[in-house]
Amino acid sequence: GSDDQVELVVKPRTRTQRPPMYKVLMLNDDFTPMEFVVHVLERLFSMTHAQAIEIMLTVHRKGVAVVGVFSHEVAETKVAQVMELARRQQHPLQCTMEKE
Ligand code: NFA
Repeated sequence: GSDDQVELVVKPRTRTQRPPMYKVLMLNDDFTPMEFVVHVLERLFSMTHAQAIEIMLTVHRKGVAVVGVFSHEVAETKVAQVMELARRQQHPLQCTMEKE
């Protein structure tokens, strides 16, 4: 106002809804060829060859790695696509998802 009072305005704030995201995990095994894993990572997770090799080696050494984070629907599709490619080539490669 004109008498130099400072007005404080409190804005009501509601929490922003964020959709839950899901990590897609790839698991190591002793039989799936390294080059097949690299191929899967390039084709289904749009990684460069260098990125795919790096992630494949992380899975190989540590047993598991996150290969991407997606909405529930996209994560389910990625897991199904990995499992289908592996099944078709008779590799035991396993892929799962978990909530972030
Ligand atoms: N451990 C597999 C091998 O030595 C390679 C592999 C990497 C498999 C990542 C699955 C996932 N041939």
